[in-house]
Amino acid sequence: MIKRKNRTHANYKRNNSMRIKRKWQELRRNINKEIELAHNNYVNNLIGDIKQDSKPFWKYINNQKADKQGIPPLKTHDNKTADTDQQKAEALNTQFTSVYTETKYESVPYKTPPVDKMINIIVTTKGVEKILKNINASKAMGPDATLICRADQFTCTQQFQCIPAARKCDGFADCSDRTDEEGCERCDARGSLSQLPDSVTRQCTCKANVYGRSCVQCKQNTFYLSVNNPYGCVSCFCMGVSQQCTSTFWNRAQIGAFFTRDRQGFSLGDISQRQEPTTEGFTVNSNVRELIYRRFNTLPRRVYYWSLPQRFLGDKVTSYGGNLTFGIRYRPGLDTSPQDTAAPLVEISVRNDITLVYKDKTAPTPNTPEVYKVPLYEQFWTRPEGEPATREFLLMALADISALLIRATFTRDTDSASIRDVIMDIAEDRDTRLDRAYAVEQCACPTGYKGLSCEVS
Ligand SMILES: [Ca+2]
Repeated sequence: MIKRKNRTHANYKRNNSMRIKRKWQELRRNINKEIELAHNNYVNNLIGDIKQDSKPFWKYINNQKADKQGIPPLKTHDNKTADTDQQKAEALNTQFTSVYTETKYESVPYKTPPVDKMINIIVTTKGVEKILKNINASKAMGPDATLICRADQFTCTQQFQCIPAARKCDGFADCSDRTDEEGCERCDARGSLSQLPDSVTRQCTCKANVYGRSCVQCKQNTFYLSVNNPYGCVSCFCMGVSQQCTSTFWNRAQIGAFFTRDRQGFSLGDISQRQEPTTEGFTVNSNVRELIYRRFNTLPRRVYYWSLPQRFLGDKVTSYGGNLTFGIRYRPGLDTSPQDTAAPLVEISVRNDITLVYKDKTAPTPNTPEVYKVPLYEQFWTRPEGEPATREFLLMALADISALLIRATFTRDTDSASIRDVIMDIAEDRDTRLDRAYAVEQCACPTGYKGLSCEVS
């Protein structure tokens, strides 16, 4: 509308036509009317809102004030006129200073006048409620805007938010600033069976070999707190001749077999090893580093196992807590029905003394290379009759391994079976560029005993 008015006015200036002049005057009248109407509406709204919030009204009033120049020229005490800002400031300063007396600090009265003791302030719920209700929401934020949460609530620090007190330190962020989960005592994930401490005693529930309020300390004669250990820390075994041990300072190392040329000392046999092991008729696929056997039709129908060579046997206490990793593959023969599904995947034995077995829930898929990672921790092993293995049993077996067998056949008839990349974690007293073997014990052995677990005498 205003633009149209301006265009019309310009047009009138150019043409000097009375018709255009009248048109312009009419437009101008209409515009002024609209502006006045809008202004009246605005002021009416301000007055209407004044009870709820008087701020916009006073802002408007202050805007309407014509006088904004501040301090007028002043007459000083020596009858001069102060016109500039500096002169005015000096004049006011002189005036205000003159009303004070100078203090002599030497003669300040020392004795304090007797003042009545302040009486106790009584705060009642009703009184606080009354004050809270009367808080003016349109006032500027300040100390009076502090949020007061109920006694059964927690006050979030940075945001104005109350949450139920029970949600403080419950492991989940409930305040939008997460302050309800700050400074909370947590249970150590490695040593605790509970995530949060008991709400009354503040004590976490520790695993068997762990103690301390948040379960971070290994009990006496145990070492190496670990999340994977169901007992939290490992008990010192030391072949029963000592109880004192720590994590070894030795580092992880590996023994491996990769088939690029020959059978690397591997043979095939049945689990009882009564039968003479098969040491001939193997082939090697050097591309995939695989050892293959295809002549099962010349052997009695049994479950066959790969028998690992001497370097995987003997004293391997340092393999405790590590893994035995390998890849296997088989191709079934004519009869593809599964054979002896209860037979273990891996067996460790010490002559006829101790035998420990590792079972896997599912048999490997035929014709497919499958990689297994078998942890050398007692909770994954059992005795042949099914009782759980203890750490003592596993360490005694690892201290003197006479046979380490990995299952090769899974069906009644087998066309071919193969094995590849057999790796056993051990530990060595040198920089191997692998991690320290924390799970391996290093015992304080009595005279006459040697070895990390005093297994050499
Ligand atoms: Ca919480």
